[in-house]
Amino acid sequence: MNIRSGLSILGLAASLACGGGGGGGSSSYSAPPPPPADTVYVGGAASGYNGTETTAFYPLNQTTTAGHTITWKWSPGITMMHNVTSGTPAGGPDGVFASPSQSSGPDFTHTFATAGTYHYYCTIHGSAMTGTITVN
Ligand SMILES: [Cu+2]
Repeated sequence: MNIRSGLSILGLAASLACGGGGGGGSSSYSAPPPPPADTVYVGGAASGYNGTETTAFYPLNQTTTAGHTITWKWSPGITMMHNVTSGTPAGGPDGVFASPSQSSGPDFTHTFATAGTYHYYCTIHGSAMTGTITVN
């Protein structure tokens, strides 16, 4: 009886693990490790800062504390230009911060003094490349 319960719990865990994969189809895929605190990766993002080109920020939402500085790091090996611009693709830049468009470093930083949710995007890739910073 105890063994049967254990097995069905294992089965449930396995099906949950498979359900979250995003349809990649590869059983060997594993999510990249999260970036360090207060860091967002630009461009190689979804594949884990390993030089594989993607139009994404990683993580899509980074959480920090008021007074902290967020550092955006351009993933090594990418060739597409990206920027980090506060605002939304629909509303346009809101003037809080904006990086240059570049395909590699230097890092871009912004210090968030006030709690809130800050939307940003890449003006080159628009709605395909957005992110948020949640400041607590
Ligand atoms: Cu971009």
